[in-house]
Amino acid sequence: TGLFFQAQPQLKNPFLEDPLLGRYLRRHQPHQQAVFSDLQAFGERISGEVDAWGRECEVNPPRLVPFDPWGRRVDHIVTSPAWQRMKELSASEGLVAIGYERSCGEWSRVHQMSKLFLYSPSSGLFTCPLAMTDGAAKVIQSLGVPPAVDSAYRRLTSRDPERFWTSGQWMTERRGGSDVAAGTETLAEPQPDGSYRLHGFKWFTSATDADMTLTLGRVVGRDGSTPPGSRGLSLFYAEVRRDPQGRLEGIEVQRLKDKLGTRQMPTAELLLDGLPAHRLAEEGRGVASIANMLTVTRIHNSVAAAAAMRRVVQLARDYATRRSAFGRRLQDHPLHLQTLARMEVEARAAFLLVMEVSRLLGREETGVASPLDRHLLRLLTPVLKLYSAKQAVAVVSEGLESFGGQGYMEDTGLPGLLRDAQVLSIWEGTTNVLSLDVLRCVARSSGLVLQAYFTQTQALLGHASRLPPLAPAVGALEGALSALGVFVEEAAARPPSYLELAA
Ligand code: MFK
Ligand code: FAD
Repeated sequence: TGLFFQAQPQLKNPFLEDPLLGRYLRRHQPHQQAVFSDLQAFGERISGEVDAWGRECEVNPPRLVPFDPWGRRVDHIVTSPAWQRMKELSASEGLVAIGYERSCGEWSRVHQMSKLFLYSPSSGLFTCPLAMTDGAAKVIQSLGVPPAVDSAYRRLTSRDPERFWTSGQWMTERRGGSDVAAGTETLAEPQPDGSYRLHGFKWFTSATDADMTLTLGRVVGRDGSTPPGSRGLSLFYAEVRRDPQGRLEGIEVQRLKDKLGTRQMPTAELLLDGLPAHRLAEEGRGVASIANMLTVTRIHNSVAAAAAMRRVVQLARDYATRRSAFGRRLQDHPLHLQTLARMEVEARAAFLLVMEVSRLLGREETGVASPLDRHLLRLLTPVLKLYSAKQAVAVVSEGLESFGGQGYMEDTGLPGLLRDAQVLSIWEGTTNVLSLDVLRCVARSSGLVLQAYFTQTQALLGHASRLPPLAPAVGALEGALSALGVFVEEAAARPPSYLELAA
């Protein structure tokens, strides 16, 4: 009995282990050679060293040191050396920069998201600050890189670990995270030099060790009044800095959240007590301006979802070649194989949809998107985020079961995958809030986004109907589409509000 060792799943180079990713890139990505060698080398680093850092982030989570030994407030969020190494790695591997250098033209986002797809399950959740960093860069870029944030923009998109900055995204307050318009109590007091001081309470701020943030607040008028509702919110940029005494300028960290998962990264409650800030967009355009950030972070969320599914399937497949039960390897039990196959189908579907939306984003950013592409990007982003997040929880849960009891054991690292998947449907818009976002964009485009989807799907069905095994499924889908067509025509004829549509 002393000689017993349980078979252990092995993480191999995740790029070489994923034939679908290779096939997708071979078929579509025109800059194949450069992208392949980048992904292959990165995959080697992930299995060779980075995955162990991710584990270290989990077992050595961040902690808050509010005071120094002499009672002075310091608000230090102490993170693990592995978490700090993740920041250096993210810069040098260009995990944000690739999206802005655009050396693969319209395919740059596909390159970037493929790399994040390999990295995500080994990243110790460093993909969370990267998502927000990318989103902040996107907002700044879409505003024409105002001079006040030119230097910040260059840092967010830098490959130099010494210069690279990460950004936060402080939107959620105590009265509401979905309903940002009603929930935001933060006040922005104008200063004589044109800047602002923010006063408020941010209830959830993740990766709070960031260098800067984008956030929302209400500008206080000369008479002390504040504008209500969504159109009363403005977008602010603030740096997280310390004064000469070592105190955070205008911020107190109330506490770190005690979370089900995502324990690798700090999520704090912050009191903003005169935080110096710059208004980035026109007053009252806060929600509309930060929407660009939401598009990017929701795509990152979907990359994380697809990647979690891919990783658990990769490990489960490997385990099935090693573990035996009832005299045969698990891979030789047809029922077990069927379970793995069902997980594989979900993982592939999520991956392909992520790639499609990333492709559309890349086309939009390089000015080659058609109106159809732009409508599809707007429609598919919330659909992708809500669907992939839900599927990730289901597939990762099934994945854990495929390791039997070992899937439940903390020190295998497997339970963390499930805990971290559970957040994907909550942050960046819950499932129902994103469903309403789908209806919002259908209504505000007078049905054009759905029409675009309709056109695209019919074209794809045309291709599929030429493949005999798919013919029965194509027939059923065509029936469903013509029912949808009636709905689209109605929406186009009479632009209803999305709430009417929801009803
Ligand atoms: C591993 C990687 C994972 C990523 C890391 C994540 C870390 C965690 C970070 C967070 O969780 S940050 C907090 C995220 N919070 C949310 O996602 C908020 C969820 N709630 C919504 O999305 C609501 O729908 C929303 C706050 C946007 C509703 O606000 P309003 O003000 O009631 O919406 P309204 O009045 O319909 O829209 C205001 C404007 O924004 C309109 O533009 P116009 O004024 O020009 O007409 C809308 O068209 C525009 N808009 C809203 N949603 C949009 C959008 N535009 C484009 N895309 C969207 N999705
Ligand atoms: P609520 O809005 O109160 O939602 C509660 C329920 O009501 C949900 O099921 C929701 O779907 C439903 N609901 C709400 N409105 C409607 C509606 N109109 N129709 C139907 N159903 C509805 N936020 C940040 O800004 N920055 C961060 O860095 C950040 N990090 C986070 C980290 C973690 C680990 C977590 C868990 C959250 C984080 N958040 C962050 C907050 C997150 O974005 C919000 O929790 C989320 O947007 C939901 O908001 P809420 O908690 O106020 O829930």
